[in-house]
Amino acid sequence: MKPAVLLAVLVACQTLFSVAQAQTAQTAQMQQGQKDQLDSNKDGVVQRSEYQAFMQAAFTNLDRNRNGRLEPSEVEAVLTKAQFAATDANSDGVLSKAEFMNRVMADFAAADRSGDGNLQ
Ligand SMILES: [Ca+2]
Ligand SMILES: [Ca+2]
Ligand SMILES: [Ca+2]
Repeated sequence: MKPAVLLAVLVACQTLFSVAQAQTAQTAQMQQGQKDQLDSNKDGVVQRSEYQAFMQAAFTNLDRNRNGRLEPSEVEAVLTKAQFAATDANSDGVLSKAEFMNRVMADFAAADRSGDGNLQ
């Protein structure tokens, strides 16, 4: 399964956190850069807790009007309409933090093929 939302959000966050790196990076380097940002204790492995903390910060960064929800305009650069609709579990047109976290943590689980809670 391809963790499409995860990658989209990571690219967006990398743009927010590390613009210069994102501008010139090739795909492989960008993925390494994303991993470096997620791996906050620098042990070479992205733990589920690190990923969760990063995504909570990402939600805050994406929520530009600080209303605790993500409107389509706030995430149009990182989510397609179909991805937004798939993440908007109650179909009310905005993403709550719970909806966002449920989706990105499902993406983590999909990416964690070994199921040990770590991304190598
Ligand atoms: Ca780590
Ligand atoms: Ca908002
Ligand atoms: Ca919703």
